[in-house]
Amino acid sequence: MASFKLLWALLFATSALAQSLADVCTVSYVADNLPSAADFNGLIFDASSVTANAVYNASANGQNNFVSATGLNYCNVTFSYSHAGRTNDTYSLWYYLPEPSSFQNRFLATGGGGEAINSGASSLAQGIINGAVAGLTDGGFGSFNNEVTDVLLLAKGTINYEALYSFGYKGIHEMTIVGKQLAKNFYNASSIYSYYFGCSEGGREGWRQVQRYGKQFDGAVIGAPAIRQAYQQVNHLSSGVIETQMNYYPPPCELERILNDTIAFCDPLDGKPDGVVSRTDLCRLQFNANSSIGNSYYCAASGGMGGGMGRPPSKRQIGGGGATTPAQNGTVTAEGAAVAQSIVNGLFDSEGRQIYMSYQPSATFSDAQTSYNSTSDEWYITASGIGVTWVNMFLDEVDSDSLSLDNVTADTLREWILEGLQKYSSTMQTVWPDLEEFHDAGGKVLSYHGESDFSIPTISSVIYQDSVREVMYPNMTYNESMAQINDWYRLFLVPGAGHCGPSDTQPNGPWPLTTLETLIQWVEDDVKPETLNGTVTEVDEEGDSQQICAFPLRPHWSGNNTSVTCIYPDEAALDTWFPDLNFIHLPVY
Ligand SMILES: *[C@@H]1O[C@H](CO)[C@@H](O)[C@H](O)[C@H]1NC(C)=O
Ligand SMILES: *[C@@H]1O[C@H](CO)[C@@H](O)[C@H](O)[C@H]1NC(C)=O
Ligand SMILES: *[C@@H]1O[C@H](CO)[C@@H](O)[C@H](O)[C@H]1NC(C)=O
Ligand SMILES: *[C@@H]1O[C@H](CO)[C@@H](O)[C@H](O)[C@H]1NC(C)=O
Ligand SMILES: *[C@@H]1O[C@H](CO)[C@@H](O)[C@H](O)[C@H]1NC(C)=O
Ligand SMILES: *[C@@H]1O[C@H](CO)[C@@H](O)[C@H](O)[C@H]1NC(C)=O
Ligand SMILES: *[C@@H]1O[C@H](CO)[C@@H](O)[C@H](O)[C@H]1NC(C)=O
Ligand SMILES: *[C@@H]1O[C@H](CO)[C@@H](O)[C@H](O)[C@H]1NC(C)=O
Ligand SMILES: *[C@@H]1O[C@H](CO)[C@@H](O)[C@H](O)[C@H]1NC(C)=O
Ligand SMILES: *[C@@H]1O[C@H](CO)[C@@H](O)[C@H](O)[C@H]1NC(C)=O
Ligand SMILES: *[C@@H]1O[C@H](CO)[C@@H](O)[C@H](O)[C@H]1NC(C)=O
Ligand SMILES: *[C@@H]1O[C@H](CO)[C@@H](O)[C@H](O)[C@H]1NC(C)=O
Ligand SMILES: [Ca+2]
Repeated sequence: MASFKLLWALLFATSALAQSLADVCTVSYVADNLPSAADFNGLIFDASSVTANAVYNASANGQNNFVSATGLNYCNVTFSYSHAGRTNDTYSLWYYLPEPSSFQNRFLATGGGGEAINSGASSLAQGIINGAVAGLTDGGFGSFNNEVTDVLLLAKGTINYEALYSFGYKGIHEMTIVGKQLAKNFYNASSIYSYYFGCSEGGREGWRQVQRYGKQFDGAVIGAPAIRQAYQQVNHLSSGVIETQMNYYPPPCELERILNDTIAFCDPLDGKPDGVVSRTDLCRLQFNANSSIGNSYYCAASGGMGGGMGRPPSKRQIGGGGATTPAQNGTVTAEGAAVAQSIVNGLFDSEGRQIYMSYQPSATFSDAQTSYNSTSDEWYITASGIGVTWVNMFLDEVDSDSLSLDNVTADTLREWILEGLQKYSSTMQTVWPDLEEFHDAGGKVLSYHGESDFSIPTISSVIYQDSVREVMYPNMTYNESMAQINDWYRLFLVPGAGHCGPSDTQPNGPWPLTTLETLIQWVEDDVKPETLNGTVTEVDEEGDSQQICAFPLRPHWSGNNTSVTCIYPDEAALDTWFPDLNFIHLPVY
């Protein structure tokens, strides 16, 4: 017994696993355990930049990403590195490392959203909860809070390609390989599992890693990815262009009434009248916005923030949210219904060829939201900010927030898409469909997308999965190849959910909060998630868990059965997920 204890003590005397957080969470211990330049060609670590502090009993708000937790102990570490041969090149990394007794040989890389390459340090807590070292990067953009657009243009007409490629894929790749090595050094671990978690732009960032570096992750959680960006970002302008081309600018309340009618009509198509449209495919086949014509709407006046009755809006409100709107009282017009239906149908060029698809019916009309001009007493459309950034900065290389849609047609949008496709295929487009290296290495992808996403069309995730299926299993029938792909890459459409979160307009819908845990079980214990665990986070059914079906299976409820059945859709419903984007001769992956 005594000799066993001695052996144990000898083996672990210097091992981090036997040590306390206070022992290892010091600047010198971290500096001693940084990866060396020899580990990675061209990366030069700055040991003098290391910060490290132990954090005890911290709590973490998981928001829409994970279940909130308390009592977390971890080491909070930052340091920077540069690239050989480059001047003024500083990339900063931020990692949380679990206390040694909680480390479970895992690493978790996290991504950003919008134009950001990270989601802030609060996203790292998800790693600690799961015994993983978790990391994020500043992408070399000058600070953890900077976005790529803060540094994308060196001058008008000159793109900062280092920043572009960092955002495209290099920044997160380097944060990951450095973080995995740091974890091995810090805990003296010989092998670790490696994971990714991100939604929206963070989802795009995850896909690019999986596509480009097939052996880097054992598994990735990828939510509503902003892939196919040459299309995706321009498509944000489609709703506004439809309005300008039809010369009709619906008051927001009119579109809200059409949305309410859509939800009311389509809710029961899934067999469960709960205010959630779980079958937007059936909704697309059956709901006609013309049926709203003549229905009345009323929305009370809303003041902007601050300004009370009679006071002018403050300067800060201009161009921001919270603008003043008058009371809207009217009935849905034929023009309003036509705008809504055109938006749902997607973008077509002047020759009638489909350019891109839209959001599912039951998604809020976010890009179509008009503003009120109190001088002219008229509603007008301002082009979607993310679309404007793409066209101005990424395509035209000018730093400007404004873009008039006056003379912009669907054909103009088509030209912008083709330009972006040429320019950003290797960085932002992110649709490389051959994932053989990842698959051969045993990688797993757990992807999800709100079925009522108003920012990234749900169909986008469906057609990317289908592209991978077609490219990787060309000789199989649809069902055979779907079965193959579902063994390692599953796509869950979340009923009623919006963009990377549940939706206020369909509050009884589920939202997945245990996705990373599900992925870990799949990777480490081979537990394939037949369905995805969702939680109802709002009102009536709050706290209930509800299972989410994997595509192409679709949810159905029958009788008074409270649990879902995942059924194979009929042909017409299935076809709605595969629009014929025939405006271009190339396949649209
Ligand atoms: C690291 O672990 C190996 C066994 O995997 C062991 O031989 C070595 O002594 C350990 N090093 C330290 C510093 O604990
Ligand atoms: C840990 O934090 C909680 C609040 O989240 C507090 O109630 C508790 O007393 C703390 N425990 C210790 C040991 O500090
Ligand atoms: C983590 O370290 C950074 C950089 O030193 C610091 O700004 C931040 O406040 C620290 N966070 C915690 C929770 O200690
Ligand atoms: C490095 O950055 C500093 C400050 O931003 C700037 O003044 C200097 O010109 C830059 N040097 C090079 C070689 O780019
Ligand atoms: C839409 O439905 C919501 C929720 O029932 C309601 O609060 C809102 O007033 C409705 N809006 C319109 C324009 O009918
Ligand atoms: C809606 O009604 C208009 C006439 O107001 C008609 O031109 C149009 O085809 C109808 N749309 C659908 C989808 O039925
Ligand atoms: C809306 O307009 C109708 C018809 O003009 C009127 O009867 C109704 O009272 C108005 N509703 C509100 C809340 O102002
Ligand atoms: C509002 O209307 C006035 C009067 O027609 C016009 O001069 C002004 O440019 C409009 N403002 C916006 C933001 O469209
Ligand atoms: C749109 O085209 C008209 C006619 O060619 C032109 O007068 C106007 O300046 C254009 N508007 C913008 C914003 O380019
Ligand atoms: C598909 O079938 C063709 C023709 O039989 C064959 O050459 C090819 O290798 C097959 N591809 C795969 C991925 O099995
Ligand atoms: C499903 O999510 C709920 C939280 O809503 C959680 O309590 C439960 O453990 C999860 N079930 C599984 C199998 O992960
Ligand atoms: C569902 O439950 C209600 C109330 O308990 C009952 O009246 C109804 O017959 C049930 N419907 C079916 C299909 O079982
Ligand atoms: Ca329903």
